[in-house]
Amino acid sequence: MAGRRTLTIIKPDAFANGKSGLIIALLEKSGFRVKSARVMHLTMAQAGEFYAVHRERGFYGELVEFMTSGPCMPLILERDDAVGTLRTVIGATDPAEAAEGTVRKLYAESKGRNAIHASDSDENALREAGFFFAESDVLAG
Ligand code: FUP
Repeated sequence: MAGRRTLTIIKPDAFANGKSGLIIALLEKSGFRVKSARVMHLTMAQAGEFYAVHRERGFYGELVEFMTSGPCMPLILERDDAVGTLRTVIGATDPAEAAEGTVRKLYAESKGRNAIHASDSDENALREAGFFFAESDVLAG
């Protein structure tokens, strides 16, 4: 059964542009409830570890640089089929390919500066939630 929790990050571009509230409103309108949230400025070590799976990719350095360029906002979200639904709501990685009404279509600047992260599997949702939050930081129920 698909899990009820996923991890999202409002990335430094969207946070700096004052879009956090609009993005959270869109997520809530899509049936998600916020179970935990924080505002933080990632270190190079944190961003490098979070995106370690992309270490060999050509865009890794730029990605880490972007993710450490300003504060971001990690959140744990909950609803039925959380991972799959959030992937649909955020849209394609490249905003030029994202569907109308998705977060990336509305707020992303480019494939690299693309406003929001969302876990791509239940396994990664669990791991990524644990990267930013202790279980005691997450609302029960
Ligand atoms: P997504 O799951 O949609 O965030 O996309 P990926 O996991 O493939 O990529 C993670 C992040 O790497 C993207 F959000 C942005 C960055 N990226 C690039 O900058 N260039 C690329 O060609 C692919 C990804």
